Amino acid sequence: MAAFSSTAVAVPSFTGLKAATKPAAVPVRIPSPSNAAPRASVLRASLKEAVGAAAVATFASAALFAGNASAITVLLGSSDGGLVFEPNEFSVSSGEKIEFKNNAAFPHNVIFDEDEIPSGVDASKISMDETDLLNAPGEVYSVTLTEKGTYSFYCSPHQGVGMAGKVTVN
Ligand SMILES: [Cu+2]
Repeated sequence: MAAFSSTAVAVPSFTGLKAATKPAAVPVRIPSPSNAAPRASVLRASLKEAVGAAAVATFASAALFAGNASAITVLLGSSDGGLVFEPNEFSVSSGEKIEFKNNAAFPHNVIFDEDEIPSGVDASKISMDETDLLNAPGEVYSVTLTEKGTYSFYCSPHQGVGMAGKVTVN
């Protein structure tokens, strides 16, 4: 009787544990916990795989770029093939260069929405041509925005699946 009831308890608690640890399995997969540096990179790579945590990794890299000076790099397509700008929401200083860099799942392009940029700014002057596409890995489209305000942009081939972003120029 005692053995039977402990089995009955063990089954649901094992299932519950498994379900609960699955998204948080990161530390378990670390092969050598003695070295802190690989642990951080493994953790970060794993976080990027989780959709919910993507924003965390994204903001961390955005902060790094912003700290190191006059340019920010925005990836076109996430490394796991997502049709997104990474980061998709960020700030720059007026005059800071923004480099949109082809990363995955291309072709992509960068089109600023003429209705969602500061008044007086010509969208066609800061956008790629609608018919122009970045096809090769690592290809870059650079733009420098000087007028302060918020600008929305999108990738025209993937606009329908939400490949869009927003930059605030301070
Ligand atoms: Cu795209």
